[in-house]
Amino acid sequence: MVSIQRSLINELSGLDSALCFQSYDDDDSFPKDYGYGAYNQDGLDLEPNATSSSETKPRILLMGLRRSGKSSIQKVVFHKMAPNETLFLESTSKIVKDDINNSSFVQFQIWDFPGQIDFIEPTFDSDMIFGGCGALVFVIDAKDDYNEALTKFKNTVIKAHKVNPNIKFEVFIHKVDGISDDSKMESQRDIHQRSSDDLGEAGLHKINLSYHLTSIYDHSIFEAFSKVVQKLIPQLPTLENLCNIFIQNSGIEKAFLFDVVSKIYIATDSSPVDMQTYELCCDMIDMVIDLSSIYSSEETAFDSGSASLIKLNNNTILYLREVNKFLALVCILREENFNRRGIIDYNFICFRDAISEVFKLRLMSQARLENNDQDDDDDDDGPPPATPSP
Ligand SMILES: Nc1nc2c(ncn2[C@@H]2O[C@H](COP(=O)(O)OP(=O)(O)OP(=O)(O)O)[C@@H](O)[C@H]2O)c(=O)[nH]1
Ligand SMILES: [Mg+2]
Repeated sequence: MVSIQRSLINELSGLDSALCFQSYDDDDSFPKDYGYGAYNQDGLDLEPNATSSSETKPRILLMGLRRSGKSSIQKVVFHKMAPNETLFLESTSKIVKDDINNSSFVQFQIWDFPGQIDFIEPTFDSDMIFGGCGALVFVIDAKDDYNEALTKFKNTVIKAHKVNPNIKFEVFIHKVDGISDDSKMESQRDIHQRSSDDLGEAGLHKINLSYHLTSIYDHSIFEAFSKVVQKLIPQLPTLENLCNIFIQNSGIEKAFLFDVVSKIYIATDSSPVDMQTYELCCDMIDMVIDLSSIYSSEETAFDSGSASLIKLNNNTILYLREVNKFLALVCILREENFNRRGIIDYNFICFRDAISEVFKLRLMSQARLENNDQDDDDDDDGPPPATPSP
């Protein structure tokens, strides 16, 4: 037992030797309104909003033809809109910018574009739009004829890549609900083949391009968005490593580090993600949030000492622990391994402390960057150098 604890401590201590093991009684709890907005990261002393302006946040662009489902995706994933309410969404007429600010790790802007936008025209400021872009999500309606979408996709990639070769391109083959698995695979294969041929012809062989099958009517859209967001988190390898160390030392099969508000997972261990497991974990978060809302008037209803445990009928356990206000760890494990709950809980505290160390480092480096920027600006504003008189 001791050796398991020790190995976790040793591995984590590579991060920062100053990890201290605390009791659970600090006052973190899920946000009462479960929405986005300004917040103060309790216990971390640094407020991310104070150090990062919206201009420095990575940007995710949502592009694609009209009615392909861009606004629906943004509303369902980040604003808790029920999927069938998207039927009443109006067509987007100008670029809609949305700040996603719910934790230090999950900070970006989403720009929802009107489908009819024509970026070939000179008024479209492609340097500004693609310049600060981290990922471009191109949505293709799989239920529709997608020839036109593929042409637009090709032109978009060529233009965007020219301005900013670091953009990650993500193709969402969307609205795949009600389509058989075979046809889904066929659409994906076809779209993949044709788009890579098109881009190959344009001389773009080595671009950063991924494909996802998505629908707002199931969890696939959350899963796909999780992958998009993860690529924009520079600390991802560290977070994944922490998840790996945690599960290996605790007899756990799989663990997801969730952003509670959006239910996207910002990291998981390196074992493959099974959609059903992910769905179960999402449902557990919903249940915990619903239950804590019922008791939210009581101070002690849900705090950082709280955990939630569900026994499934196949000898498996779902175990949720809050990491901080915005993050929760949801694990799945065999019932017999839960006999060692003491170890699991102990390792969890190490995990949580390590996460807060990563947060601190990130905030510090953000602050440093901002300061440098400010210094540069000050230099620019300074008096011009004196010119020697002849
Ligand atoms: N079946 C199905 N319908 C969807 C899905 N996602 C979006 N839709 C529907 O697609 C229609 C268009 O959705 P929007 O989100 O307005 O499309 P958009 O891409 O923002 O369109 P523009 O703003 O005109 O560019 C709506 O009726 C949605 O309900 C999906 O996953 N499955
Ligand atoms: Mg729209």
